[in-house]
Amino acid sequence: MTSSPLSLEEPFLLTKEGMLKAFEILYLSRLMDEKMEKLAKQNKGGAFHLSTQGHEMIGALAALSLRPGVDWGFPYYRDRAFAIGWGCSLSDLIGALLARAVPHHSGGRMMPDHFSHKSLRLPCQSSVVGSQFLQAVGVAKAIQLAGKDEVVYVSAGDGATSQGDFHEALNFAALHRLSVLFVIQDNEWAISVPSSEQTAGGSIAERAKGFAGLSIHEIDGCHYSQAASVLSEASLRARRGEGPSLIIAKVPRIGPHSSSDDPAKYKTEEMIAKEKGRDPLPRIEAFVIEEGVVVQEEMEALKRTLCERIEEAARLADALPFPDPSTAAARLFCQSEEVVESPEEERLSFSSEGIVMVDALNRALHEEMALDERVVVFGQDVARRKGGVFRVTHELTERYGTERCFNTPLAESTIVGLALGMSLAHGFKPVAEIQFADYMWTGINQIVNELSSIHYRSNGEWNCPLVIRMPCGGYIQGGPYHSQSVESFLAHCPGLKIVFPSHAADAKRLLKAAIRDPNPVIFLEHKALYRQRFFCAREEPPSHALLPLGKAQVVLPGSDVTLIGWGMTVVMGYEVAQRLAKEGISVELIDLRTLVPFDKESVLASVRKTGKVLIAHEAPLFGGFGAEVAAQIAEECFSYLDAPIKRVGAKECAVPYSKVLEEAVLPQAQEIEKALRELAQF
Ligand SMILES: Cc1ncc(C[n+]2csc(CCOP(=O)(O)OP(=O)(O)O)c2C)c(N)n1
Repeated sequence: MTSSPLSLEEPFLLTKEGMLKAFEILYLSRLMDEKMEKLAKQNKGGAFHLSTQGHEMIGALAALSLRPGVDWGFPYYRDRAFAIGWGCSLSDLIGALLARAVPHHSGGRMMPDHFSHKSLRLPCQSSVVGSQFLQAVGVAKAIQLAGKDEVVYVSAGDGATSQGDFHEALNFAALHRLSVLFVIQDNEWAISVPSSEQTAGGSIAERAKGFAGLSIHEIDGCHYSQAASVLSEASLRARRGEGPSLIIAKVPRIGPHSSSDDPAKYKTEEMIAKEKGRDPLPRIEAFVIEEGVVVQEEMEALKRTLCERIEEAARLADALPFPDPSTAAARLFCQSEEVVESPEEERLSFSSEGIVMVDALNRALHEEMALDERVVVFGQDVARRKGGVFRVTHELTERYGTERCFNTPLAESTIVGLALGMSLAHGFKPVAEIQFADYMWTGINQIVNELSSIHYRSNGEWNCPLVIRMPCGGYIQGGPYHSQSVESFLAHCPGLKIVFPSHAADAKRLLKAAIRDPNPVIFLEHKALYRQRFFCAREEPPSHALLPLGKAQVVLPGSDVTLIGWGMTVVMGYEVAQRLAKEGISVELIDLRTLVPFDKESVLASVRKTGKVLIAHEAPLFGGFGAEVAAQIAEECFSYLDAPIKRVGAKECAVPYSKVLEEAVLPQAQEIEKALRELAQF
């Protein structure tokens, strides 16, 4: 019987075939390193090189203990041996160093060794150390829900284990018994910082012992038999659904951190010599000969062949074209299917007896979950009878089960990283709740550095169909940490769609459209409007009704002044505009509804008509989204303006708790009215 990496009976790595394959990968990786070092010095497109030397054995053996294209890999930048062992083309890997238009690994958008390959199931890696852990856990959660026996591999250096995400990931993987192999390649340095300044107590394994259900192994990452048996065992344990493993593999880092680093500044000569003495390459070479896999002459012949393969790969890589600069900003968003709003829904009528926003959102979730079993909801307190602190997820667990609406630990990075990872595998569409927008900050790296750019960074290879819902806004005496308006921070981050409905009918239709969108959508829900009846309560739109993202609405047509708002300022503006109409001042009220994509055309059309504009938003004015709207109007409609563009917003401070202070800080209807009157007089 021939063994393969798929064999459950005899681990491939312990066969002669497996040993030879491992040697080949190690040797190829080492040769590639040496070649890359030279190419980087020649600067034929890219001069940044990260050496893998010393780390090769653990990466190669990990690749061979799993099933490329079936299992999933999140290898970090010093894990090129894994990428080679997983089947990435050698010329693609060298082409990435030369910043060429490689079909994978981002096509020149990311620095080298940031692996991405969709058919090999290697999601695009970022440069943020440690942020891959929770994404790997998310993929594993999707695998578990889809009932597959796939395994997720994630690697990182020892420095990365100081990140909170590492501990959050171990916690979630252990809680949910997920099929993840965490492999830490511990070279005892993070650039120039030694373990003694990194890890209290010195042992990553000791720190991880509190996570019940996590199988922990400390090994010599350059010892073939030890590494092979632990990896094979952990891989089988994961395939059997028995839970996650953490493998801490001690390895030397031979050479600098990167081509920009000089280890002589922080390592003594003795240290450097000692690390060289632990080199896994001579060890595996001696091992395969001792095991009788090949004799010396066969080894020499094999080395020559491998050397030719690297030279050929380098030639092919150098022949690759550079990326086309005209595509530099392309593939920011994944193409969405067209959403059409039916004309009869254009003006869903006010109805004080109608549905309020919180119930409309809940109905949208029920309808989408009933329609598509891949829609899953999670967050803090969202499950079971609690149904969310605002009740938006009411009765979802009861109706669709604990697998499709579940509570997460109190950790926002977990929530977003999990959503990101889940959205990559088996067609899942996570709808995650951040309990208050004010707490998105503890998950912000996963939103800004990871989620927003994964489609762009991977040159369109990967996309994240998910929604992150966040109750936001003030006027409820929530104080500085339950009142924030966060939209302008997020709008400054290319790759996120941002929705901000102002009433129940839009909220329902927009949330349904957001769930069906193939891109990450941040869905902002104003807490003070959840149960508001005047303006916000509406006739409930039918279940087929969707509203396209990026379409503003003229709430009230007018001819004297344009008032642009979103969320609460639309509600205030409506009341003010009606009052002014009685005095003969005609206000055209525009509700942006979606900030990204920004419906510039509707805004400009209105300003061309009225020649005067007020932008009102709840966030502080300085650096707010209103400044962006004003700039675009000034650039494109200057000649139509009869008055300066005006803005109303919060004062330049946090939102205080006391009602009298809160009222003084947040914009009020009277301020909007005053500004409109002033504009009308021009
Ligand atoms: C969050 C974050 N902080 C800082 C950096 C800059 N940086 C890149 S690699 C690195 C050291 C990582 O050390 P370790 O995790 O031990 O892996 P090694 O490079 O030793 O393999 C640092 C500080 C980064 N990429 N991400």
